[in-house]
Amino acid sequence: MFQKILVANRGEIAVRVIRTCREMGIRTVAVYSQADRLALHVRMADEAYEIGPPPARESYLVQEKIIEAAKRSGAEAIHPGYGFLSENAAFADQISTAGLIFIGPSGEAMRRMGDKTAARQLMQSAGVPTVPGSKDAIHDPNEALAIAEYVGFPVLIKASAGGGGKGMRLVHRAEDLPALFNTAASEARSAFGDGRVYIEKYVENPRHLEFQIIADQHGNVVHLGERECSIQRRHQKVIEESPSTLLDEKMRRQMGEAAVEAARRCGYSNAGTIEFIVDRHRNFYFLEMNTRLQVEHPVTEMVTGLDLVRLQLEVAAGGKLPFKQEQIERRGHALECRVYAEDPENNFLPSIGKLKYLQRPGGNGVREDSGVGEGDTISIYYDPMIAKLITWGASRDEAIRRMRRALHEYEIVGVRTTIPFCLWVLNHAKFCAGEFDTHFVQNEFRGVQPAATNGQFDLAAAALAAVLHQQHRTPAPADSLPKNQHPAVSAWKSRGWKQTR
Ligand code: MV4
Repeated sequence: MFQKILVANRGEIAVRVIRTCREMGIRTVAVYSQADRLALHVRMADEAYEIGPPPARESYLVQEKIIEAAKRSGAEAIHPGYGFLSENAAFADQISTAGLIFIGPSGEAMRRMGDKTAARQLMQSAGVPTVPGSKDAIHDPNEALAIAEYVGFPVLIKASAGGGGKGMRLVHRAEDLPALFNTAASEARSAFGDGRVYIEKYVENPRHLEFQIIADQHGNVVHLGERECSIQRRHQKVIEESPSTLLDEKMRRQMGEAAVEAARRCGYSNAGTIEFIVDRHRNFYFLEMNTRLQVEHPVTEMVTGLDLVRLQLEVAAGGKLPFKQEQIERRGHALECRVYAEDPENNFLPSIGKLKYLQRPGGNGVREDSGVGEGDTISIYYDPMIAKLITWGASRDEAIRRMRRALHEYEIVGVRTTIPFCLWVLNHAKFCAGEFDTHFVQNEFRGVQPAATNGQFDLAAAALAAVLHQQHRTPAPADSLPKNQHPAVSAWKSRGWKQTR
């Protein structure tokens, strides 16, 4: 196993990775932008290296700086987290060239899945169902028209280099196709540097399910069940859960086997996710593969009892998966809510600012993964997620009740949050009945009650607590700290909180 790894990310996912490393006795190296000098992930790591100005393209996205920090620190491997460089095949290759290990799939496997038409063909050859559509990228509007007429309108135009819904165009009528084809292609060119697009028949009101897989470098692949991700707003997931209310054991086995076959066909190792859409007749279709650890991975961890980061580290170090498919047990039900610093009363406008007061939920069956603490600032530079709140219950109903309870425990002063929006979903009869699809939010959401009617007293109490809290805080004088140390770590040590391994 590795002795030291570098975490090429920030926020909650960097913290998440560091936690498992500490449990495993692996030392950690953080990298940070100038905006993250005092960030939680920096304070939790054993060492930290500054890699540039606040904008990600000048820091967290600069491959050379990260590899340089890894070499200087003596780290043997790099964990990319999600976002940033996590699905960048050139980065994975560069890391190998530098004699280090990328904790993820090979650059080659990433490329196979990153090209969406190539991925479709690969899946078709593996017998995994794909949505009817074009075999390859389409080069002119006439070709597009012929295929659209063959599969039938409506159709979706998608970017070959895209993913996650970026640059998609829905086309209802033949006469709209040429113009939309051209805008989709030019948008793809500017967004991905690759103007190739392809066509799929549009599946109306689908559910979005994804299967977690984990593969070692010895040909062993298992799936860890599904996550239901249909509750989303503008391609941003809001609530994820496992198991899905849609699946019976037979369909779960079929989809799981398809997911495992997909991973095998691209020579995959490490953790990955196969995305499917399911139509109203319960037909499922491969959409794309996410070649990274995903935001919502804790949902799978809660029902399987596994640590996905630990498994990632073990297989990246060359170890064999410690179980076979039949040994995977799933127990109970898990939900995840994403708590963002966005204002649901104001069209989800990012609500940047300082977390003046933060009281977190806890108790039975509650897990909170967060990369920020009280006093930290949610800035314009990065994703405004404050925390992921995950609950487990023996039944779906228990997990939902626990999630409502835990969301009510939050006291956040300083920024607006999506907590009222999450509660709106959790109190919706259709959500509770498991009757929803990917259009649920779009079809049902008409705004949340203003905060004044559902928590004026709580907020006033929290604001008061914040003031009281400020009064008894006594930071160490800056000149009393040891030299040549990270200021956050110094402050930490000077207060006698150094954790021993
Ligand atoms: C689709 C689709 C319907 N038909 N493809 C959106 C994200 C990207 N991964 C693919 N997406 C979709 N592809 C066909 N042929 C509907 C969506 C879609 C969607 C998928 C998953 C989760 C939420 C979604 C919201 C709108 C559209």
